[in-house]
Amino acid sequence: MPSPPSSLAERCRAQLRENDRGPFTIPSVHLYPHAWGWDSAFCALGYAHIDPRRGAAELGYLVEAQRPCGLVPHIRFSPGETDYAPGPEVYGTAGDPVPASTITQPPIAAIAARVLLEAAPTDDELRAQLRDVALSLERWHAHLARRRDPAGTGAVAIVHPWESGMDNAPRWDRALAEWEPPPEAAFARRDEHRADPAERPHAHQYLRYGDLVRRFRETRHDPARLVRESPFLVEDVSFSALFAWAERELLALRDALDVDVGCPERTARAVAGVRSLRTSAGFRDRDLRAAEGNGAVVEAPGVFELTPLCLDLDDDELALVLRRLDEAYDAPHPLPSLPVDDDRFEPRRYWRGPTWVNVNWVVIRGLERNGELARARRLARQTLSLVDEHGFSEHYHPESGAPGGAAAFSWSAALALDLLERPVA
Ligand code: 9WN
Repeated sequence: MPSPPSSLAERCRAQLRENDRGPFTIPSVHLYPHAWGWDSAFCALGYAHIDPRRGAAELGYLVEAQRPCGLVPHIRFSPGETDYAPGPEVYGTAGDPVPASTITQPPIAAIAARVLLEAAPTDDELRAQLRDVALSLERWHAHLARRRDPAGTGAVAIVHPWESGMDNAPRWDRALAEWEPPPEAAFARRDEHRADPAERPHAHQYLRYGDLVRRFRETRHDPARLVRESPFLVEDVSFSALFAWAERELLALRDALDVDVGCPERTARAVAGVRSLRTSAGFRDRDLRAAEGNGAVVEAPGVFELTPLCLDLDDDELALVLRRLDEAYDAPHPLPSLPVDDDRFEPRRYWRGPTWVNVNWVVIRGLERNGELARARRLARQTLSLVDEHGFSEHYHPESGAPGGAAAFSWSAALALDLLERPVA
């Protein structure tokens, strides 16, 4: 007798198990063989509904790679794994005890830690694991607040598009065009052998990604020099919004775990930083290296502009974001990463059009927080049917729903599981 079809929740759990490499979870066997910063934190949210201690271990593995300055890297490299570029030799960390990249990614870990704790609040072993993690997160958050706010606005400035997690989004086009890298900055790509080049960033973008990494290696990863010398320095709306949310969760962990982390003034500053990025068109990034002067608003829209929903918005702010959500991000399979009527919209090319489960998850939780329950439920339903019908893909065509990028992708499974197990109220 054929076995009955398994439920979506069972398939989510099975996908995470399949990508589980013991101490960490690979984003996908097809393109990404290492541990990535925000991917691991999203996976931990999924493990909250399977085995919270396993989720805490995922976060522990990530913060073990913390650099002396406090930065938690965006990649912790797996020893002996060479099928991804750039590897640790390009970052100049191959000889380090824990080879890792030297740039970061949105700090989701504190958000995940809070959900893990809520899953098993009286588990002493879990609490001990999370206490250790929280202490590392405190150093990371302090680093971001101190080192990544060169304009003193409270918003977080990123030094590389990879730090946003939304690598080739149009929001970075102008800043990347501001300087000409030498041709030797190129490194041999490995992604195009394993994925359709029509879904990946262009060569001119990769040349700049490589040039930034090369320059950072030359600064010997001094955090002050990184910010002083990087030709790319942009206050990032989504990174700043997620940081402000993570700050709030770190404060909650302080009370719940009785551990010395978090700082209310720092959290308030992070929130003010996001608010400082509001324009009449919506929330927009600010380019601190723009030729026309320090602090030029980056006019390019993108789904990132909805992420301030994870703050407690006032009525005007909420109305602005909801207007943008309804007007600019409607599609048969929302949320497109770029408004479909934007000239640069490409429904299959990575962060220039496709729908991403992690962004949907942030927006759903933000709508929920701001009391927009009907919208939150609708988007959660649409997101769950997308993964149910088309599998755990890296991203999806916003018009047809067709899967794109790497298949068997961890965070699509982990976050779908979280939406099933913690449904919108
Ligand atoms: C560079 C792993 C990562 C995600 C990012 C996504 C992509 C890497 C790449 O894959 O970036 O960090 O090689 O393209 O843009 O969000 O964390 O899934």
